[in-house]
Amino acid sequence: MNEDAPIFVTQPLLPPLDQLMPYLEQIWANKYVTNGGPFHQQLEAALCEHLGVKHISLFANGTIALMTALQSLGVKGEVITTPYSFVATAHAMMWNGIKPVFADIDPATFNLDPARIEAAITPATTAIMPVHCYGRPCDVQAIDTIARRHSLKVIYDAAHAFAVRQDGTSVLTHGDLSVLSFHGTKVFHTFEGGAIVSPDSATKRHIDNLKNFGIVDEVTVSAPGINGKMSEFNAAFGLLQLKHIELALDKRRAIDRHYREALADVPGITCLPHAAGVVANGAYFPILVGRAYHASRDELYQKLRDAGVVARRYFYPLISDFPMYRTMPSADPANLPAASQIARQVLCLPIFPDLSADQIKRIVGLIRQACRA
Ligand code: T4K
Repeated sequence: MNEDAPIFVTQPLLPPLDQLMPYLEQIWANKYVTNGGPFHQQLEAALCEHLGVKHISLFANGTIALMTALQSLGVKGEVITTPYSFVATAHAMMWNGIKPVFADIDPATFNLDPARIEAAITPATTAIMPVHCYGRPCDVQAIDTIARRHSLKVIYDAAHAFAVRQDGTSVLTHGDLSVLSFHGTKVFHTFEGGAIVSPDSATKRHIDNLKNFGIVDEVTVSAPGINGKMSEFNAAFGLLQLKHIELALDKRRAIDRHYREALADVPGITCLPHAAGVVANGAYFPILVGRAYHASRDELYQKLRDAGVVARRYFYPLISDFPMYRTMPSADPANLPAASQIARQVLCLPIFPDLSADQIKRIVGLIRQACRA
C-alpha cells in the first residue's frame, strides 16, 4: 500500500477480480443484461435471506428507490423528515411534488425526535420519512404510534442501515416501506444500486411495476412508472459481494471498537454509544468535537486533510440549509437547534474493511496532536 495515498472516509469493498469473471461469463452466455434477468432475481432472493426480510425490489440507485417508494404509496402534500441527512432524502420528495417539512433530531441519536414529529403535523401531512442515520435505528415504536394515531404512512430512508438488527430483528421491517442504498460508499454495494423492502407481495408487485415504466404486459401500462431497474452486471456484483459481506461487517465492527478504545481519553471528543440490543454495521464512525477539545471541528477536519486523511462532515450543511429548502419555514435554524448544533460538531472518521490498525493509529495520533496544538 502506498503510504502517501490519501485515506478517504470510505473505500468500496471490491472482491478479487478473478471471482467476478464467472459471473460475467454467465451474463455473456445468457445474453440477458437487464430488465429482471436471472442475477437480478437471485440477488433479490439472496438479500431477503441475508437481511431477514420478506420482499425486496432492486433499483438502479437509492434515490430512485426513494422516489418510487413515495409514488407507490401515493404520498402527497407534506412529509415530515430530518434535516440531518444526505440531500437525496428531501430531493426524492421534491421530484414527487411533495413538500418536505423538517423536524429536529434527538441529539442523543441524531435521528428524528418523535416529539418534534408530532408537533410538525398539519392537515396536509400524509407521511413521515425518518432516516436511520449512520445505521443507528430510529425510535421505531414511537414513530409507529404517531403514524397510527394520525393515519400517516412511514417510509424509512434506510440507506445506511444494511444488516442492522435490533432486538433480534432486521431494522428494515418497520414502517410501510424501507429504502436501501447500494452506492459504492455503502457497507454493501453494487457500484450504484438500491432497494425497497416491502411487507407483502402485492406491494412488491406494484413497486416492481412502477420501476419498469408501469408496464404490466406488452399492451398494458398501468401507471406513469419510471426506469429504476438494476442491471445484471450490478446484480451479479452484488451476489459476489454477499459472499464477502460477513467478514467485511466484522472488520468494520472491529474498527469501530478500536477507535472507541483509542479515543476514549481524548478530551472533548465524543464517540456515540451504541444503543442496547442493536447489532450495528459500522457504516460510519461519527465523532463530536466539543469545547474541551483544543481546536474546532473545522480545524481538526483541515489538519486531518492536510495530512492526507479525508474525514467528512456528514451531515453539514444540513439539508435545510441548501438554497432550494432554506426559505421554508421549517428550515429556520431556530426550529432545528439540535441538528444545527450537531452539524457544527460532527466529523465522520474513515471506516472501511481494509483500514489497517496502522492507519487507525495514524488517524488517532493526528487527532491527539491537533488537540495539543
Ligand atoms: N439517503 C441517504 C441517507 C443517503 O446517505 C444516500 C446516499 C441516499 C439516500 C441516496 O442513495 P444513492 O442514490 O446514492 O444510492 C456519498 C454517496 O454518493 C451517497 O450515496 C451517500 N448517500 C452519501 C452519504 O455519500 P458524497 O458526495 O459524499 O460522495 P463522494 O464521491 O465524495 O465519496 C465519498 C468518499 O468515498 C470519497 O472521498 C472517496 C471515496 N470513494 C467514493 C467513490 C464513489 C471511493 O473510494 N470510491 C468510490 O468509487 O456522497
